[in-house]
Order: sequence, then C-alpha cells, then structure tokens
Amino acid sequence: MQPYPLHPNRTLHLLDGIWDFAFLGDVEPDSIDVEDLNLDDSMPVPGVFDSTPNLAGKRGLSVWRTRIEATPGSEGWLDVQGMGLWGRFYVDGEALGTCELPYCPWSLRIPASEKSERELLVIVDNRFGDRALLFDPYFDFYAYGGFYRSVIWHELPPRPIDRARIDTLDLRDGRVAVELMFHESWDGTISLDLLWDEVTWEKDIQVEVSQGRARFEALVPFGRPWSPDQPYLHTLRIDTPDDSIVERFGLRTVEAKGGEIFVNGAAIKLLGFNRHEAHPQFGPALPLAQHHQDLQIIANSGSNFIRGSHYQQDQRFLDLCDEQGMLVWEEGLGWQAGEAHFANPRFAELQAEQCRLMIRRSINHPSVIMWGFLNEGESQRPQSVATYEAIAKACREEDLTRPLTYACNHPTDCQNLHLADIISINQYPGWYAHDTHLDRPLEEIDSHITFLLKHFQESPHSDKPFIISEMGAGAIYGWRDPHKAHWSEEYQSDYLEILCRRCATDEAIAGLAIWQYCDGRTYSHSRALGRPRTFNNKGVVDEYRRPKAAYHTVSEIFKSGH
Ligand code: ADA
Repeated sequence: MQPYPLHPNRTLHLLDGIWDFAFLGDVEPDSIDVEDLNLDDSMPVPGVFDSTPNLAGKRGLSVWRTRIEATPGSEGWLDVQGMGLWGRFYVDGEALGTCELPYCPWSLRIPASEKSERELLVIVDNRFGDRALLFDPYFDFYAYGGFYRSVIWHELPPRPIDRARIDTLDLRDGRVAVELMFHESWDGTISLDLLWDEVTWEKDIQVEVSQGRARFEALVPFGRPWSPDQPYLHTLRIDTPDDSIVERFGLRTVEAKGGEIFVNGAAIKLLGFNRHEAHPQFGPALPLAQHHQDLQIIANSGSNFIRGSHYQQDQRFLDLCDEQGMLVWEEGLGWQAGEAHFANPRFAELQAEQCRLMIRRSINHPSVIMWGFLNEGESQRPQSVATYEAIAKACREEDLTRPLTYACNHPTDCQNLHLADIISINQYPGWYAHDTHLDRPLEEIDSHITFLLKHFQESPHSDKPFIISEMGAGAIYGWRDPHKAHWSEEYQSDYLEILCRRCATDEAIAGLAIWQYCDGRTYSHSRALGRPRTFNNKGVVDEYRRPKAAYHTVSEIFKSGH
C-alpha cells in the first residue's frame, strides 16, 4: 500500500526491498569515490542500519545502492518519503542532490537518459554536526541512519502533475477549491477530465494554467463531511492529456476561536497522546502493521487526538488517521532549539523549508487539523523571534485553512505567542517536581495547571484555545511498588489519573496530549542518567506496546469523559 496521491498512468518503481550496502564508518563524504566502492553487505529499505544487531549504535557514513530498469529517455522523479540524518544522492555516478531534512518528505528530479539500467546510490550519514543542523545529540529520541520510509522512482510524462490540493469552501453543498499544480511552470489552457469517487465523471473541463498552476472551484457530487465520528473520504482523479493523479480528501473545516477548537463548526476537546514513530527493532522505519496497531491501541483508549512528535509523519499513518477519524497535530522536526540555532540563518532556512514540504505533502489529510514547529524552542529569548516568525510565515504562506501552533515550555515569558492560534504548553509538574513539592509531587499537578490557566486567562491570548501539549510521568514496565514512587507503574497511573480527570472536565482546557504513547529509545550518553535503559519511559505502553497500569486508567477517563 502506497499513500495518496496515486498516479495511475505512470510507471512507478517502488524501491522497497534489499539494497546493496556498506558501512564505511568515520570517513567524510567527499573522501570517497563512488565508482570504487565494495558494497559487500545488504540492507532493507525502508530500514536503518543502526537498529540492526551488527551495526547497533554505530555512527558514520554508509552507502546504499539499488538498480532500476527504467524506460530509456524517461525523466525521473525520486520520492523519498523520509530518511536521516543526511543523504547525498547519485544517479549513474552523478551527484544530483542532498537531503539534510531528517524525517521530511523530499524529492529529486532525475534527468532523462538513454540507458535502461539506472543506478541509484546514496551516501547516508547518521553523525551529528554541520550536515545534521536539524538534529542535535541531546534530542530525547534516537537519531537513526537510513531510510525511514519508502523510496519511489517515478517515470515522468510530459507536463507531469505534482499535486492537486483540495480545500473545503462550503460543507453544506460540498463546494471545494481545487489547485492543480504541475512540476514545471508553464502558461496556457488545458482540458481536464474529473472523476469523483470513482463513479462520477466530468469531462473536458477547460482551465487556464498560469505559472504551472490551475485553480478552479467544484461541487463534490454527493459530498459528505469528514468528521471524527463519520470520517467520510472522497477521491478526485484528474486526467490531463499527459498525466493523471488521484487525491483523497475530506470535506472538513477547523477553527480555533473563543478558547475552543471547532471541527465542522462543532467545538471539540482533544484528548490523546504524543506518539513517536519508533520501535526497538525497526527504529523509525515502522512497518505498516505497527502503524495500524498503534492507531488501534490509541483509539481503544478513547483518544481522539495524536500529536505526531516531533517531526513529519509517515503518510501511510496519516491515511489511516483519515480513515479512522483520528485528529492529528503534525509538526516539523525540532527539539529545544537555542541561541546558537537562532543565530544561524541556515537553521531558519531549513526549518522553514521542512515545514513547507510537510504542509505541501499533508495538505489533503482531513485528520491533520493543526501545524506545529520548533518543539520547546527557547522561545523566551528575544533572539528567537526572527526564527519563529520566519517559520510561521512559511507555514501561513502554505496553508491558511488550519490553525498554527508550537509546543512551548516557557509559558510565562514566551516571546512568540502572537504567532500561535492555539496556546500549547509542555510542562511536567509532579515529575520534574519543584523543590516545594519534592515529598508530595502529585499535589503539584492540579495547582500548576490552575496557575497556567490563570496566567493565560489574564494574558493577551485569553481568546486562544489552551492545550496541554505535553505532560506525563515515567514508569518502568512491570515495576510495581508499594511505595508508588517515581518509575513505578502505580505512580504513573496516579499521575495520569489526576491529569486526565482535570483535562477531561475543565472547560478552560481545549485539549491534552499525554507525554507519551509508547516508550522509545533515546540518547545513549551521560544525559541518559535520567533515562533508565537509555529509553524515554513515559509511555503508557512500553516499546513493545505492552500496556502499563496507566493505559487502563487513562482509557477509563477518556471513555467516560470524567
Ligand atoms: C520534553 C520533550 C519531549 C520529552 C519530554 C520528557 O517535553 O518535548 O520530547 O523529552 O520532555 O520526557 O522529558
């Protein structure tokens, strides 16, 4: 199963499978001759080499190679759905591009060649440093090297279609705005055939193309809204004389106003989890079955909301969320960016670029109801404003149909909240407890939430919905202890009982994303003294998705609403 959009008339080469591979270790990319490599190992794509037993924990340069039988003379477009941390792409020995955006959907144009056998070779580096500006060693999740998601080689027809964006204009009569985007910029008139939901044709629609884009409005035949309870999806196939695309979308509106979040005009309280795409066996290269199972486990807890922390999501997962009515916060990669990041213009450029690519890729997912960026950046610093504003500008230029937010852990002195449509706060009272509560940390939870609500109700942002985008406690799976102290399943369950009851019943709180759904591997250096096993253990299920006591506690409250 490949995610939407589909290209029914194209020759596609799905490059999932076993590639030739070699781990070169501590060498520099410019020091190697790609024509003179001995790739004597193999590696699966999707897959990351540092989750395999032979290379577990290794950092360095790796080389991946596969071959494609392509139509001579065809131009190529390589769809790289997510990789890390850094990759230089060669086709037939020629370097064509470099991806420095971990997790981000990224693509590459491949010039036509008269050859039929083509070679794709990628140098992948999982070391931190200048090539990995967006991923730092202190991030609280493991930085893997390889292909996190599928790679697909498209043979492009003339005037290839890139995407067709479909925005809801009117829920009542199913009116939509369609923006058909071609890969190239050109001007002219073109005839389109539209096929709605595989049954209703509209033939020979003449549209004007300007700079490679054609905009028109349409009425979705028998249009039905998409909602969490009735996640009704439509498809639109657009045929031009040269190409075809099938987009899936939902008739859905989302607004943030008056302290509440509205889906299709109905106020909704978001209750759910932060989820990392991670597994000890596969790292971020999750099989579809794991995405499916995670969604089932989260939905079974009574959740209606997932924050895809802290990077662009697997498109197949978002397709599943569309189908099952799960609401999603998708965000660009970021984790506690500080002064040095804000002083580096390249950081802001890459941040803005990755958010643009995220939004363009996910634009038609009705499940995605808000965009986020720069998780827990040091937004209390005045020098953070330029970077935050640049990213927010890029996001708003891409999409004005969804609220914009970012997870902030500097609630009382944040400099950038004017950019947020939703106030999203990360805090850990009762876990990283303050000295005043060291011996009775659980009492800190409610009082801190009350403090936060009062602060924002008295702030210029009082009309914005307030959500707790992270709050939680750790527990070691299977550790039951009468002391009910930190790291016991009892403490985590008691903690989340207080948190979830408060959030489920307090009308001033528009949403909660518990930190976190499942345990996950994190950094393996001395900072891990606070991370038993070098895992972040705040999951309500462990890394193998085995439920802790807290999972049942949370489920009872989410399902009952109190
Ligand atoms: C932060 C961060 C999370 C995780 C969490 C924790 O809020 O955003 O990724 O690191 O803290 O477990 O402390």
